[in-house]
Amino acid sequence: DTPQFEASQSDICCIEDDRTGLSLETLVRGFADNLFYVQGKYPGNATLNDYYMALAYTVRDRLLQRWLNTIQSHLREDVRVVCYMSAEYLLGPHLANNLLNLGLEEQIRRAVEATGLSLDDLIAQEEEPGLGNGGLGRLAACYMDSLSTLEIPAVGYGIRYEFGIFDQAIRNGWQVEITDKWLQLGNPWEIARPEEAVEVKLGGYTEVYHNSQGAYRVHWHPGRTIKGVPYDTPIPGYRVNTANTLRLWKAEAPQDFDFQAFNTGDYYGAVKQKILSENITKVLYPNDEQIEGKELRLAQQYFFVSCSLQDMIRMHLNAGGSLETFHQKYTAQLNDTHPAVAVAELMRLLVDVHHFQWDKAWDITRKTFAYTNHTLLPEALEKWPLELFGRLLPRHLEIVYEINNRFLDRVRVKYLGDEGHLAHLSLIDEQGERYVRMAHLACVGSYAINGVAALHTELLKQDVLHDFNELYPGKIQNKTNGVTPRRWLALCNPRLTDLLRETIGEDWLVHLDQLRKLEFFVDDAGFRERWRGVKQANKQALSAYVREHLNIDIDPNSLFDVQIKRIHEYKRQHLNALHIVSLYAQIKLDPNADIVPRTFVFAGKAAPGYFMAKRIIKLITSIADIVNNDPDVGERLRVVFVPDYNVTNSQRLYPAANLSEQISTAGKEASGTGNMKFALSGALTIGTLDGANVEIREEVGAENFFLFGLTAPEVKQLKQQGYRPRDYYKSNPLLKETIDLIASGYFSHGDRELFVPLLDSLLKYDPFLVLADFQAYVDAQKRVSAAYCDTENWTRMSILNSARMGKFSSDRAIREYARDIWKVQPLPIELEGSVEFFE
Ligand code: 73E
Ligand code: PLP
Repeated sequence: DTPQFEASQSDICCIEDDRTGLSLETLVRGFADNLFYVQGKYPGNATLNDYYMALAYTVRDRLLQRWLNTIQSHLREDVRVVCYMSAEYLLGPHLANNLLNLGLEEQIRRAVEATGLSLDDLIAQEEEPGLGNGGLGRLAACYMDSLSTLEIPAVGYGIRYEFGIFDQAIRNGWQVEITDKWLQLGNPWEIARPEEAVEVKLGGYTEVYHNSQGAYRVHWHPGRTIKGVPYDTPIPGYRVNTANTLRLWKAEAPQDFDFQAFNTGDYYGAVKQKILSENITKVLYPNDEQIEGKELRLAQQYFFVSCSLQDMIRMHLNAGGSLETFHQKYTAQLNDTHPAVAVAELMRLLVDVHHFQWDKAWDITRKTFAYTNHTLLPEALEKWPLELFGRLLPRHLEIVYEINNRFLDRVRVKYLGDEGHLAHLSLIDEQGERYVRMAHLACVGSYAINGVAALHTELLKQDVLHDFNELYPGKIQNKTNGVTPRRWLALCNPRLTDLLRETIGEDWLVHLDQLRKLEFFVDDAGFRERWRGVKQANKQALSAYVREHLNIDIDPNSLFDVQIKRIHEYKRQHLNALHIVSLYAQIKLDPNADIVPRTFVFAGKAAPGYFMAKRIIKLITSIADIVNNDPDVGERLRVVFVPDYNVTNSQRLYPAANLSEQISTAGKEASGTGNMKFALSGALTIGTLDGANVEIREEVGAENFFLFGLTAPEVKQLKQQGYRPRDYYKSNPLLKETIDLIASGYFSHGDRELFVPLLDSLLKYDPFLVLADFQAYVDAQKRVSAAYCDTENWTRMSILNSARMGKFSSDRAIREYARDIWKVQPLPIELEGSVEFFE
């Protein structure tokens, strides 16, 4: 069926601009224009992607005036601007989100339908920009949404990876990684700004000289130069005119490359160099909470940080500002230590390029940066071997040394003769191979430090940053994470959104606290019925998806027990797996066992080099193969591993869950944000006292949360006294039976080797105390099953979970950052009369 572009002529009342008008006719004409003039296609030969692109341009056209006005107003009003610096942005698809935030969904749906196409098909066509690994990158995306919605002047700076996080396929039960070619069919949301490109230098050596006034200066003779080209994407706020910019940098060969090739006659050599330059932003490192000390990774970090700081300095100078006031105009939030080399880079720019005195430069630098820590895991704390750091960034290593010398001088004064304190605080780790500690650089070079949940911040103060907390009392503060209710409720759960609109209106979209009004309805049986209806419909939709894509029949009436997140030992997907095996063993022992029917849903990617995580996936898929096909099990248990967990796929999983698995070892998950998304859609949590679970439980009430497991202090204590996992195995018959069944080869076609690495690790070391928490977890799951049988009460608890999620809006989090850290004010953007061409 060829789509029809002739819309009815019924309601033309005035002549609208083709690119901004909102009447049905204008939208249809704009859509057709973009198909023809931008995609270069007729309806007859257009692909679904051509239509998607044409529609995306039609929406972008209607967003541009807001975007450009935002930029112009920020310049004109000379406001203070937040620069969010993050190596990752896990944005998710733009189209549906932009329609929601701009309030265009209805009109656009009608326009698309008038052509005979389906809006949902076009929305599904978009490849999501997966420029992040997980929670940290997704948090940056939620914060960009809130910054715009709150009309706070902001720029997001990051890296335009050509290949984002890999696509995951499951073959023969194992994860297979497929490169993510998200740019292959074009990206209609970005605009390249080659005229604002900057140069970044790497390698080489430094040389001391004295300038004409005899002042000591350092000249950096770089080994190579790379060009950074900015690609800008508008981030529109919800129903406001603000659209802030996400500016992502792409690495290219510098302009003079062609000349060099011409002069030396080494054309092929020059092209090779060009390719090497572009390598820097080729691919996202796919490790979540596990650092890979690769030179290219440091090059990526330095590259985007240098581009961004040069960009900020240029804008400030262009606007007539002096660098003396740089920190008044800009504040830069470091999203973990990935951009922490910015501290040394701003010092270099101020001292070497703009000839500031060290002390003055240091004062500006320290007043510019604020640092968010996201993890307590030792393997995720970034440190760079001195040799590598110095080879890539010789001048920055000198600057780090100088910062450290001056810093340690101050520390010495405070802790007279206490070498232990000095070694703990130093920016250089001197035990064994020497390293630059990026967290220390970030702490010393910033005016504020924050953790991402109350417990995490406390543990930071006690543990990882204990000495800094003593040295700088009050500098470490808490900013509990939040998620945007636009994407994570309105967009991903339209059925619940409709019910909420009817019941409590739509204020909650910008004031999530308003969900509290739902509490008035918990005792209304009719409302509870409708609440269940929504959940049931979401579960049916997921069941249909699983049927179609994985060929597994799941029962929408069973309890949907969902654990979706990166696969990591500390997140303990294997604890969940052990519970499933224990239920299965029970059925095999007593085929009539009275078990509340459950569907266990898993999803998540493993870092490609993370051996254990990949085995955990294989364990889950192997259990699924046996359990799903055993006639003894009947309808009681199903296990589903949904491949390729990303933002798009997560949006159909959160809304369908009854039970949210947040079972990390206490003290290991800094916050979690998936936990918030589940509860927002009415799932109950089974969880440990870890990260934001603690605060979620506080908000929803202990009676509406399934708590289990050791607490963080208990974990610490047990480890200190010498944890012996095998004792738990020996003394707990259910645990023994469960582990023995896996070890016997039952789930691996008789192969007793397959899971040895996993089981050995559990029995010998069990670094994340899976066996210690097993029984408590099984018991909590029994409470879950019992509670689920009391349908009315379960519904009450479900409603109360959503109703009490107000605190976990990213709007609340961003308001706190703005008030306590950044000291920035909103600036409402006017739309009228500000675009004037060719006066
Ligand atoms: O608990 C989550 C937290 O919710 C934490 O593990 C995650 O950040 C989320 C947002 O605050 C996180 N990711 C990383 N560190 N913490 C990380 C580390 C290295 C590379 C990529 C991601
Ligand atoms: N990955 C994606 C795609 C997400 O949507 C989320 C949710 O916040 C995460 C990772 C983080 O999940 P969790 O907080 O459960 O680790």
